[in-house]
Amino acid sequence: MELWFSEMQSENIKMSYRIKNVLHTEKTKFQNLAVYETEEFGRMLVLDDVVQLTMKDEFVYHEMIAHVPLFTHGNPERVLIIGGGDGGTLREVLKHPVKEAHLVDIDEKVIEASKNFFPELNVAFKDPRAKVLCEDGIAYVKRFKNYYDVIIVDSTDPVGPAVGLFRSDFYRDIFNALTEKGIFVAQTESPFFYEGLIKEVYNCVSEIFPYTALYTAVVPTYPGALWTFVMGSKQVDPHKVDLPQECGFKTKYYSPKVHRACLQLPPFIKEIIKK
Ligand code: AG3
Repeated sequence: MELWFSEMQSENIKMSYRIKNVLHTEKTKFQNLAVYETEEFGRMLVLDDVVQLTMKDEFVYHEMIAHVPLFTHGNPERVLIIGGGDGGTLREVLKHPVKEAHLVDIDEKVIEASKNFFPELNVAFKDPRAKVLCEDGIAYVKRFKNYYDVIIVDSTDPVGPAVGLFRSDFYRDIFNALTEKGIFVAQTESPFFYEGLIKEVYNCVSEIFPYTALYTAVVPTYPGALWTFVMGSKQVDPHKVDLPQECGFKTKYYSPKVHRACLQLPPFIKEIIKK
């Protein structure tokens, strides 16, 4: 029997993957979690029928959500990741000489699935600089003032448990939790399917932070493949940073040149974020 998994990428588009094996399914307190072995992309983590990562292309998203804000900051010591229980973003953050990297994911089952099925991502949790908490990131961030140098919001789509992670109150709390040179980044979906969301997040962030920048990366297993990230910065202009010649560790997508290039936006995306 042929086994396929399909994600509804929009109301009218389904992306289907041929599956070798269903490795795990469970209903957590927050969402349905599944791990599939796909033919084309290797292991895949799925939450509420939405692809979160695959072994073949996870490096793009995780490198870009981590290295762009960290190199924009220049010398971050304390980093917070909200969401990202799979550990992929944490692994990339720990390539930098940071002192503390904290991860707060609401769903401990995602962390557990990472331990059982994604050892390549899970390595990060063993680093002594990493601290993992299973709680609501929205409540967590409210308790900090002037503490984190970089805050990364590695969330699911803006439905279900993640809706609050796309709201302006949350961005204000993030602003307060950041140090004076602090930088924040959030994944903001595809410009082909989530134009409204990108516009809203960009405007919200630019009302709170002195500098806002949008950048892109190509993630083949996310809807539209072309993905966006919105960065808010308190002091450093993300378009005018001095980047090192080399990043100093191994990457597969990120490089200082790609960093500069990803901030150059095609006209149709500029149009989306135009005031
Ligand atoms: N978080 C962003 C996933 C968004 C994917 N959206 C979709 N497939 N419709 C990824 C978590 C990986 N750390």
